[in-house]
Amino acid sequence: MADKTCILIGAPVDSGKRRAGCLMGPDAYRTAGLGRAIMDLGHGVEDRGNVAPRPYTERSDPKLHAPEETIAWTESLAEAAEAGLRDGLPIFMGGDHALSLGTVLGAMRHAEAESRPLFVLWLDAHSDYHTPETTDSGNLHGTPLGYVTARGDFPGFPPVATPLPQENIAIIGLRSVDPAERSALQQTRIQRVDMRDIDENGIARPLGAFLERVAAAGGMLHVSLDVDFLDPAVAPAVGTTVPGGATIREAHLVMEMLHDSGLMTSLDLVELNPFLDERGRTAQVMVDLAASALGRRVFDRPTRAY
Ligand code: HAR
Ligand code: MN
Ligand code: MN
Ligand code: MN
Repeated sequence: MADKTCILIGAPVDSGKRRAGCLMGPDAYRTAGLGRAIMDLGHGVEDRGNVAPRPYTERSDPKLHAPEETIAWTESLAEAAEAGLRDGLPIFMGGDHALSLGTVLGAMRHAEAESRPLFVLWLDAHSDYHTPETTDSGNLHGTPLGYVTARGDFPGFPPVATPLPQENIAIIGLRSVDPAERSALQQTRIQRVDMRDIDENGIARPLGAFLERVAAAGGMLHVSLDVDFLDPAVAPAVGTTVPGGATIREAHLVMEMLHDSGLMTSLDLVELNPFLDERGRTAQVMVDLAASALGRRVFDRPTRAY
């Protein structure tokens, strides 16, 4: 994957839940040196600045938080993702996980245009498999996998022309799944890897099995890295911390395996809330993980006290 141009795209989406702060994410990644870290690995870097939602008027919805704003973001980000994938390897600097309604949709459109299957790796404590009907919180950051698989109705959102096949999805890091998500997931072929599986069998085996399937299918691979995949002890800057998450070592191994596979074609960095960070340490961890996914070796990693 040498000398691929990485396209940094700021996605300051904050509409996917009620607690504000993810809108500061893109600038935290810039401050933590994401572009420089990638350049130091020999890749081209182009920072396209921040995407804006297309104009919208919010309405009050009995259930959903900020639906119109999220719809507006979905449309803009799908376009930005399609354009970014045409020109290089887009890295979406979030923003909360609602941004993935748009980035995955754009990746699906791009893959369809290329006549290649799209695969999605979801690194997250949560399954984000709700629909507007099943969500209890009304927070749309909990719905992107429900949307792209066309599991339910998403009124007002761009239609999902060809749903993402369930067997093209792997979710790794699970430890907070709502009952409605669990019963729906149990009837799918989505590959699910929870923290117990990781504790018992390690993280490399299930990831390797998934990557083999992507390679065998000649697929494109969108990776969505939620800060809460990590244990809150090492990544505190997220509104939805869940104890018992991935360690720094597990997370870096995932990223290094992604690099070695050469399969990753786009990447989301989501849910960083710099307002909750401690001297930028979570932003720094996320930058280091992105660098590992782009070829930094463990012995080249700068010494840092996380
Ligand atoms: N399942 C819960 C809900 O729907 C929590 C979702 C939290 N999602 C994220 N991204 N933080 O994974 O409200
Ligand atoms: Mn998430
Ligand atoms: Mn999460
Ligand atoms: Mn819920």
